[in-house]
Amino acid sequence: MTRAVDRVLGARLPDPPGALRRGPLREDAFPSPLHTERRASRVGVWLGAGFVVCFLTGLVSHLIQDPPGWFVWPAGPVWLYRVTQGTHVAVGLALIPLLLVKLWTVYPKLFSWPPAATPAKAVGRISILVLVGSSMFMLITGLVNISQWYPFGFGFRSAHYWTGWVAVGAVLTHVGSYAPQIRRGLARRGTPAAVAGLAPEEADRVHDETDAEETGPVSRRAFVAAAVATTGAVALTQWGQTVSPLAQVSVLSPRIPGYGPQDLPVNQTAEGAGVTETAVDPAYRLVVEGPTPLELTLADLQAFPQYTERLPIACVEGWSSNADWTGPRLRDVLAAAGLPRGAVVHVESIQTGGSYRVSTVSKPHSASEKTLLALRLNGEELHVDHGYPVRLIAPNRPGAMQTKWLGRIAPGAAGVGS
Ligand SMILES: Nc1nc2c(c(=O)[nH]1)N[C@H]1C(S)=C(S)[C@@H](COP(=O)(O)O)O[C@H]1N2
Ligand SMILES: [Mo]
Repeated sequence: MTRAVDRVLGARLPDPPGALRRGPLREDAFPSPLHTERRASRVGVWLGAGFVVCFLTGLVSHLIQDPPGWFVWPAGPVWLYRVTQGTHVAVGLALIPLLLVKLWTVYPKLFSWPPAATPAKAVGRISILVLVGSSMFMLITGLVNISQWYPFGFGFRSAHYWTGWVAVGAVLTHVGSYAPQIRRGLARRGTPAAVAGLAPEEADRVHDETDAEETGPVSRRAFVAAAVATTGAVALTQWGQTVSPLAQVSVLSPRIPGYGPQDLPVNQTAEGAGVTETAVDPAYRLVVEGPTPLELTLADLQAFPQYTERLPIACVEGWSSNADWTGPRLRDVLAAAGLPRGAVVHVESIQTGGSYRVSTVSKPHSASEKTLLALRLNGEELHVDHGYPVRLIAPNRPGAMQTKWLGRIAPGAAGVGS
């Protein structure tokens, strides 16, 4: 069976007519000596490492927002999500120039002649379409999302998540099917490993290739320096969204820490959420369902013991900023409604629509002494854009789950409402 498959895949395809060899299909159409296995493999290692980092941090973010039963995300350290998600976005952005560099090093292969010598090679080339397509999709949807532009008809998160699996599968397939080239590309030049297993003329080519790299119109050094500089600059300017000293150079960040009402950026304004009137209505009450149902006025909430915690808002879009939050502990309010410590609750906004109008708080966050129903921010009454009269703020939690303009808290099942 396998032998039959091998025979079919390995069969030589007929050569296409030579008359088609025009433009980029000509021999020597790509004179730069930088289109080599070495360049492609070395850029590929960085690209692969970046993809792994993005995949793992993305997986974590997805699990937190849609937790299966076995998954528990800790309430501390309070900055952990800030770091994982900031890394996800910064590395993802840095992969954009890196992917372009990689595509540049290998694109002459698109025009290699004949297009495929065997069916196996044809399959390999088609699988590259999946790889390039899914990587581009990941990077572009991510970039567009952090730029707060939501032009797609599909849900960003599920599309980005599922394509992530496709991309990782494609990367693994690619690494597997190009293992010999990668091994050669990464071996030190001229060493036996670099030419091991090669036919003599191939070995000569590898030697030539590595020697040629020193010359050419753009030197290898200039090429690597340019790639490192662009990639680094993109990461650095993105990190300004989180690391305030870098904010000065943060030309690519849509958010600047410390910029916004009460020195904190806003992701959705009261006006955007359609709550400008309901949020300041004197008839406002926070309803808490439970064995002892409560209807709390702002004054009632202020009558609970007040605590101040320094906690970040860490948006999934990569920006984050620390702030001092003051208000009653969620667990005290739940206890007043007769709910047990660590109960699972849905926290609902008075906002009538929108993806973030409700979130689920479960253990350990619902039991944490740091989880507050915040009434004050950086020493002042909460600004209406930050969730006046009351918002949720919990440690080590995605910004999207720090619900603003709370209207109702009700016990519920875990895993709903992200
Ligand atoms: N009701 C409601 N709460 C919300 C949102 C929203 O759109 N509606 N946006 C969330 C998102 S995505 C983030 S990052 C944080 C940002 O909080 P801030 O605007 O006070 O900085 O609020 C969260 N809470
Ligand atoms: Mo967010």
